[in-house]
Amino acid sequence: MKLNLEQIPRVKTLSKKAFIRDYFRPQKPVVIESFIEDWPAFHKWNLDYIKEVAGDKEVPLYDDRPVKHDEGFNEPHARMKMSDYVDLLQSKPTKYRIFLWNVLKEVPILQKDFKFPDFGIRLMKGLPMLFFGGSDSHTFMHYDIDLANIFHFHFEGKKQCILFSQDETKHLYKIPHSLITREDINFADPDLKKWPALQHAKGHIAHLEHGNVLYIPEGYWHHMKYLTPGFSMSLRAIARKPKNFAKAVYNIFFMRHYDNFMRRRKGQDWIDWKNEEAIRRTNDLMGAA
Ligand SMILES: O=C(O)CCC(=O)C(=O)O
Ligand SMILES: [Fe+2]
Repeated sequence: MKLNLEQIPRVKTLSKKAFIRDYFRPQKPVVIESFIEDWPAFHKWNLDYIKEVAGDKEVPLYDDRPVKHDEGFNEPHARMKMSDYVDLLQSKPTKYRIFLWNVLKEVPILQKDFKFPDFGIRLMKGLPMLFFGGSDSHTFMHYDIDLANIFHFHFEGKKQCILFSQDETKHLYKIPHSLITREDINFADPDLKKWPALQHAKGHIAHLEHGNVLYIPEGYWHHMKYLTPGFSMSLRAIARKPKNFAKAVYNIFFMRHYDNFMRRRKGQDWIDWKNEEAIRRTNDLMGAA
């Protein structure tokens, strides 16, 4: 049995008005296939170009090892020169990813290659982050700490994105006091006998290619699997729904500090308890349904 995933609609282009009416207001995801063809990035950005302009930078890398108590929130697992990392991506499958790297700050020349598009909502104007991955790498299923609306632009290669709205959280084995689900669920091919609540979850799926942009509504869970080596840039707009905005404030000002505090105080027992609690809570909700 498979996850219940609906294909995300794809459009070639989209007017501001249609975007707001058909996707932003109803909070539905969409892929716009040809939206950035007038950006220099559309023609220039690929792994070879990044190696050329950012090759000598040292980058933080993450793999898919489970969270441990002695690692802080989002602490990298390795570091490498960007040129070595691009060589690695191009030579063999790797689990190493770059997650939230402020390359545009470190390599300002790249800032000329894109613009903040007018989708009819105000985008956060801070420098956007870039994400890289090799074939075989994936992010955990997570949502962002600020529950933002995300515009995810993809460059080079193919990527699979699976999304769930916040309403589906009850079926997803969410880890308490964190932004992820159980890390041992393989969302690309989940074992539904082991994780029966997932049968009730209704999600969305899309495959992105060079130049596509995926609109991810606010607070949506996302799981990205790099099918071939590539990279993406995310632009963001603040969460508007009061419930999501309140959760963002709670996460930023309370949740992450509390979690770090408990890791220091209780160590691995805290992580183990959270992992067990994820199953217990999801099973309870399933029983109550
Ligand atoms: O594509 C990735 O590697 C992660 C993207 C992501 O999590 C985000 O844009 O918030
Ligand atoms: Fe994210």
